[in-house]
Amino acid sequence: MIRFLTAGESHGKALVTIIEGFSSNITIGKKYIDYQLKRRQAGYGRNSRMKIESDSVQILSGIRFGKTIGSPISFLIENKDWANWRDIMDIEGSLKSIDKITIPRPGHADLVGVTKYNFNDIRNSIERSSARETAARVVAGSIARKFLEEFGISVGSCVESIGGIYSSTNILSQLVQNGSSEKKSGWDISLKADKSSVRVLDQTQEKKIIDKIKTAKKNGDTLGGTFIVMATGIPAGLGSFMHYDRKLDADIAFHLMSINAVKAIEIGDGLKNAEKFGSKVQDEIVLSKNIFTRKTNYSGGIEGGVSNGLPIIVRSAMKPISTLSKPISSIDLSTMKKVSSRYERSDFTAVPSCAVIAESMLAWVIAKHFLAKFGGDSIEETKDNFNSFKKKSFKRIRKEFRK
Ligand code: EPS
Repeated sequence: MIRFLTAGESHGKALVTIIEGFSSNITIGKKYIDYQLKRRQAGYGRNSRMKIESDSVQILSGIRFGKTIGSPISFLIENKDWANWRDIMDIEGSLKSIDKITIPRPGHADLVGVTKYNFNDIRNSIERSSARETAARVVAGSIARKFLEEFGISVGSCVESIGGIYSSTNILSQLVQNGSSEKKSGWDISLKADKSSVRVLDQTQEKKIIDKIKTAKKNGDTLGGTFIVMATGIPAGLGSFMHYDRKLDADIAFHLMSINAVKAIEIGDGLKNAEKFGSKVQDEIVLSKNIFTRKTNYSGGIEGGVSNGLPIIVRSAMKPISTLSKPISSIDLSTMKKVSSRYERSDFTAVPSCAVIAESMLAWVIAKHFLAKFGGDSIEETKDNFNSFKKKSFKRIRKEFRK
């Protein structure tokens, strides 16, 4: 079973990732990870912090001569901004020498953090709850993604809407949703989306979104949005219906919901399906070249908590970032009086970045279920197991059911 841990505060010295459980002999290098980190930093609507940071990973262990060796893999990303925060984030200094933060931002983790951990400075809540931590997740996701590539599995994303501005065309129909064949790989979609400063596939929509972000900036406000994450080349059989915590859709929802400010997850056409007759939302089964597939993909590639071999399609919603420069009301914890909320440098929107982070989390959760099914301590062993399943699973069904 693979697992990862992250450590690090937003303005601390560095972020750290430790990964454990991957097969040996996966080819991976710094360049591949740095490229994914750069994708996470892009997007119109981020603040000046992104000009300070140019995330680049240091690989500390677990990789030798460009390949994993099965031992825990550890990574470090320096926070360049730490140089400007040394006094505030000092490991040994004292709170007396700095101005502590006493006004919680509504919607952020500020007040719940103070309540839960008995902090005397809201800064302690701000630092670890910051989405800066997601850079460390992209590192973990890069290893998962590289592993999945060995099996032809590709993960991608695009932004669907920001501030309620959608494309007038059905972007999903351009992608992989309708019909049993994959029109494009997940990564093809990402490459197309990466060309847009807000990661959308429609240029008219892009212009409208940028105008809306400019309005938000001018008004000291922020915007959220929706995005689609997908995985293609998925074999049938990942996940399980045997127990609630082995279901692939449940695990995907958990991993994506854990991303900062993500508030909703939908698998396939989950919400639309709920409004229709059952006969209109089931994906009819067809047999094509000794492979079971479906006429449509309303279920988003998962039936009964198990992948059915069609693209996995997940839609997520990110709420507008809680840090607003336009004041709203809060309570000053030092006086317990009503005050205007405090501003701390933040993004106006981070939906494009959020979609890239979601790719990492989706890659991670698929790699986890893939290794649970196919096992193997080396990539070669995993490949043998995978190829044998691919070759034999249809034949086995035919044999078992033959009259
Ligand atoms: C964030 C606030 C901003 C963002 C940060 C997430 O940081 P700062 O307070 O330093 O301006 O820039 O995102 C990142 C640093 C990053 O790398 O994505 C927050 O409050 O979540």
